[in-house]
Amino acid sequence: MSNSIPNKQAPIIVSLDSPFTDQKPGTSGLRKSSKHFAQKNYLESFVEAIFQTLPGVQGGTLVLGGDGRYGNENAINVIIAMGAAHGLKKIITTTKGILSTPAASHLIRSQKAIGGIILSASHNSGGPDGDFGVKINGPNGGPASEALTNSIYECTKSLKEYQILQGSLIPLDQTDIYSIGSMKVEVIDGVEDYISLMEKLFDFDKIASLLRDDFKIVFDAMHAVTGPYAKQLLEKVIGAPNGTVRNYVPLTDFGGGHPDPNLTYAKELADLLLNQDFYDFGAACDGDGDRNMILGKSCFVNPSDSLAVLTANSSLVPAYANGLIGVARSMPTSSAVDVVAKDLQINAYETPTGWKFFGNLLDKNLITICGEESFGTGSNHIREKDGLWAVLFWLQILAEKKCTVYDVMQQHWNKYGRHYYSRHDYEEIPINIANEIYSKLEQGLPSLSQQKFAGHLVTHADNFSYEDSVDGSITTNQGLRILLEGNNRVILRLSGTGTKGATLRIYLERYVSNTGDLNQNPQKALSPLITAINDLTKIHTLSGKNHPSVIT
Ligand code: VG1
Ligand code: CO
Repeated sequence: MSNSIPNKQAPIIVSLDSPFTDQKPGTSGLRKSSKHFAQKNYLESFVEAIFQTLPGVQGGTLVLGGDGRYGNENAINVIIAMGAAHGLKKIITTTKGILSTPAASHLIRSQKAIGGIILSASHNSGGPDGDFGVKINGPNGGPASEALTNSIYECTKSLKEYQILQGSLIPLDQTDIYSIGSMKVEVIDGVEDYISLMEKLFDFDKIASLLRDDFKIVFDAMHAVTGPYAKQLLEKVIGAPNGTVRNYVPLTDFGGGHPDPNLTYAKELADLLLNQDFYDFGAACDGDGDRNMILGKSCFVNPSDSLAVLTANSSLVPAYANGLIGVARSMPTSSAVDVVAKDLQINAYETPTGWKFFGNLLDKNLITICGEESFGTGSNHIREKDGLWAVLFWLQILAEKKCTVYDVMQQHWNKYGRHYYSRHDYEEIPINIANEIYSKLEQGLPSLSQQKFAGHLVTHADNFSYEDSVDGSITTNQGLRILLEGNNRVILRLSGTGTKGATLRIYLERYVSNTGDLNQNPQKALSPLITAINDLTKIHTLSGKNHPSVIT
């Protein structure tokens, strides 16, 4: 039996004074400040464009939820009321509207939905003074294709009205079924379904036995979406001690923090592992649960290395024990995983930044595991990156190898050599300045070829573009690359997810073979490259910032 929501019978049409005027949504949907989203009819206009554009709305099922940030429950109710007005058959949403990006991806796939709307600005801060976001996923469970994003944006430009049902709100405090007009709303527990997927991929008993062997772990949910997932998974199901999961209550402003798992924003956790010696393993996830940071005692695992380690040790995990088909990494991610792929004799693909590019390769069964330098790793189990999946993958490796994170890294570098790697982010630079720095470097690229850069010969310099081998689409302007002899490189890229000014990212990579010095401080090992690119771009003088805002 479903509860009927009163007064939500006939749709009303709301006229818009002017069409929606924003720029095209970026790699992860539409991301703006909460204040921007609070403008009258703003959210509604974007949602209208989604419902007019997404294939299969009439009679279709949609998955809906978010990371719990300020605006989440309100947006869920707006989307439900608009979904009913547009003829959806069913919306599946979750208690308190809490749904991580990876769990949403799984639900879309398992429920054969036409797609999903995930309310999140991912790792950006939340609250009335923070950011909000609307991400659209397609029926494969992955971020909307470039074509769909373009069509939604085109639609927004000529919108004159939107349709919505008026009436009471749906309570999201417990699981239930409602009917609104002719549409059903199922409020489900978004955690259970995800945990049963993880149970199919990993050997939980083995991980539990590692924890019983006095292996101490800690997880920081950063007051974001993974709190309820990690609490249930690590403490209740696997049996880690109560208190293992810190900051597990999702808060609308993430407790004033920045739910970005890196050494700057997850400093509290980093200190526990890097400056104290109680814990053996630490991890954190971002706002919407798709990113992960892995730490061992006195050991930070660079995300590019993490991808390589997961690939190299995949046979230890039940779901991947029969071998991998191929792997993929985003262009700025270090080539550590390529070296492993070569050893495993599988293909390694290089894609532009953003998870949607992995989607085609996964759908065509060309790859099993993929990842990005920005703390994102995932596999063919869904079509998004998956933070807790990476945590379990690491724990499974440690349970099988019975060694420390530090040992895993040493063994890895001793076999494959080390790709020293770092990313320097310069945040909130005035847009015109960032564009100037970027275009000056771009203009100068041809003259770098065959010259020396930081003592290395430049073998190739270009602006990365990508031809999708599956659908033939071409994506250009993905970052300026200076490739150097000996597998070293420097990349300059403009972020697509910031909301204040522009963010420039400098990616630095230097390869040292397994006979070289494998235990240098990365910033030191990379310092000639850092100096060379800073001098060439004059980034400090032009941006007025003497240091990067974040160093990874
Ligand atoms: C950043 C990362 C990129 C990631 C994107 C979305 O993009 O660098 O690797 O795919 O965020 O991640 P940009 O354009 O700011 O560099 V998430 O956690 O927001 O889905
Ligand atoms: Co995220």
